Amino acid sequence: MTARILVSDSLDEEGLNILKGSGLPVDEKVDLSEDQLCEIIGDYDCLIIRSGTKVTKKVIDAGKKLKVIGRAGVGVDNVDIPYATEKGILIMNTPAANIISAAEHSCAMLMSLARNIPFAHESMHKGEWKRSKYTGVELNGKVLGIVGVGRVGGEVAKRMRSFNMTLIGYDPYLPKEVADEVGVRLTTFEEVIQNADFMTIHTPLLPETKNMISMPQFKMMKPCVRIANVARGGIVNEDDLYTALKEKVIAGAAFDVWCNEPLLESDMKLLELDNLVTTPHLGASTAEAQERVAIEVAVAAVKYMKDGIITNAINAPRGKMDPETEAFVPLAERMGILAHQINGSNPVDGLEITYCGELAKKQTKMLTVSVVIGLLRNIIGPHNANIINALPVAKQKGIAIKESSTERSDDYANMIEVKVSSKEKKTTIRGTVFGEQPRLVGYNDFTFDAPMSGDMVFVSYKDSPGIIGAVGTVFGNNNINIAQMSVGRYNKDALMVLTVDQNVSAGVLGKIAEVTGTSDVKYADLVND
Ligand code: 9EZ
Repeated sequence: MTARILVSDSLDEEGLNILKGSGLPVDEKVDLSEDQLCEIIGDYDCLIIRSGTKVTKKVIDAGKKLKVIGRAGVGVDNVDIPYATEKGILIMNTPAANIISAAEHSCAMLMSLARNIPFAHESMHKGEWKRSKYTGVELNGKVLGIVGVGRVGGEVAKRMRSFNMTLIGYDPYLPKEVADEVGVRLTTFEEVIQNADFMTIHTPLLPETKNMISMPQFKMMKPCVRIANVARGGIVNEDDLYTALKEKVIAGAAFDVWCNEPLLESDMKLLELDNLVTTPHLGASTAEAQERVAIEVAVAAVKYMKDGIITNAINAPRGKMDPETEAFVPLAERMGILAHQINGSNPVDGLEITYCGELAKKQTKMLTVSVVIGLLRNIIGPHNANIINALPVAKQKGIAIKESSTERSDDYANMIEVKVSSKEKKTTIRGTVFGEQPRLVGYNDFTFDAPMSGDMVFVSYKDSPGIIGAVGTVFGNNNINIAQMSVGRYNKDALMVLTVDQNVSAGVLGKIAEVTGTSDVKYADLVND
């Protein structure tokens, strides 16, 4: 079955061509209602959107095959990200494609504000010829305060420097050397607010940035300050902005982004202000940016569907893997499967994963994710756990994941140790890879060597002669073939680890418990090679 792609918002031709060129079937169906989308989404593996399509819980539930949502653009407010993540759907966007367009629009907003261009334009269209009313101010020699000196803020800085402005900026995450490169003197937020003649905002909208400019900040500013926001609605408090502009606490503002987009009836008073320049979220609306976002999202989506390679993900764990580490993925996943099954019906509440030996020096994030995928296989279903949802679902289920590493690795070059805990107890399993085969080499105090695949039975007993034979007889009597057996011994205790050719009923496990005089018989169904 080939993967199918649905494009549900209009997408630049160049992006469509890449999608179609992949050889995967592509359908374009724009302006669908939620119900119409729900009706057809079940046929598709990939959904490509811009900001128009609302990907709600209902849409996600109807998207039975959906594996990836590609947003041509940056903002993903129109996608229920937590729910899509829980369902293991990868969400991609195109964070780099809009930078220049956003920066240029910010400059344009500052300059139209400085010279009253939108107001003068409107006045002329009313048949007026008012010159003194629209006298502006120069940028030359003025202080531009940049809040958020990231990629967009940096491009704005480079451009506004050419107007002979003095650039100061606030960014808690930017190293001084990078600020030096774009000619911005980094300082405190307060100093930016107090000294700027012009301000431009380039932060994401986060709890720490929401309403970061409100009435107390407006009151600290120079009355002549003019502020542009082409970043996100909500960073500036809109009620306070209205008051500050209305009462001339500040001179002017130019906003491209809003709390409600489109504006609500209750926002319309903002449009009556004679010192607010407005655009309807046009920061990324250029021919070049739209072509770039379409190409970027199409390339990323095709790469994921054809080769499973994740780029530009907003909800996937970060971590690269070298080929040597990749060989440990099947082991890691099987250790997770086993970690769940050896706990029987006791819910697992924690995993402590230790990477031993040479693995200690590697990037092991994806191995941890693989252990958790294995753990969740028999909790949320064998095909429902993946790299997108494994860690968030584990967290939601109250399973604490701890990672550590050590150069120590017993007798093996590499080893993964998983301590699995539930209310009842803690169990440790250890595994390694020989050739390409995952091997189980330890269980609590026992050391042995067993292939880690298929149907496994663990029998813990007091070491004494005849037990192995008795267990063999039970399997034989039940017509179950033993493929492999290893024994680990520790003091007077022993652990028998068997691989058998079929699954084993509770009845047979009970019989084994009876003949060995133990209550500790476990069965685990690992994936087959
Ligand atoms: C910048 C920021 C916050 C900020 C926060 C994050 C990338 N970035 N930038 C300036 N996550 C406050 C002021």
